Amino acid sequence: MKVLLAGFEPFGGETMNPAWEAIQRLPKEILGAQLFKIQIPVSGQRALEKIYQMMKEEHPEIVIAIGQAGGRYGVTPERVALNIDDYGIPDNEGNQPVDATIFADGAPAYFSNLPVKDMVQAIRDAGYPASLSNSAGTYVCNHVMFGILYYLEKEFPDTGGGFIHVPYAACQVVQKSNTPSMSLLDIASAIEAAVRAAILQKKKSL
Ligand code: PCA
Repeated sequence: MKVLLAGFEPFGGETMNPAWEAIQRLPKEILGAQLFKIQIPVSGQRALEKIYQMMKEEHPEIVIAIGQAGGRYGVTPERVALNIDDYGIPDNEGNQPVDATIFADGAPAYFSNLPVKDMVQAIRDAGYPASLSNSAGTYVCNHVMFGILYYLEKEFPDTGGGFIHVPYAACQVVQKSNTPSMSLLDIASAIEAAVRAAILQKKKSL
């Protein structure tokens, strides 16, 4: 089995993105499934192109993109992606779409087809804070999650896909007051637990 993990580069004035940093700290394999790790730009279109390319080349059974959601208290698998771009700040290429449809022939929204509640439970069982999120926002992360689920519906119906948001890493909040964070190693372990839950469910369905 192949699992594609895509983590974002830094954005919004940060010098690192805990999503990509954590992905790099994961092993090469989980439960015998091979992990493919790619860094993606904070540009909806370019990030999706990179993921779509990997999906066509490697045909992973599971695709999970991971991004930073500064201000969140735990690791949050996302339930749903909306067919809308409404960026509060420009992306890393300077684009800032407002009220823009992502794919005209896409659904208004797609639900993740990963076992999001099992993933939350698996993260908690591993000893880390987690909760199910019902909004991936309307910025680049939502765009990428929506795009993954759009491609799954159109071309890869047997593939599992979804998104996980992670909090700031501890080192990012040293100069920020009263801001929640987790250590990078803990974020990595939490992601590993979530990926494990997704693999277990996929194995049952094969
Ligand atoms: N988080 C942003 C985009 C990149 C990232 O890591 C978001 O939540 O949309």
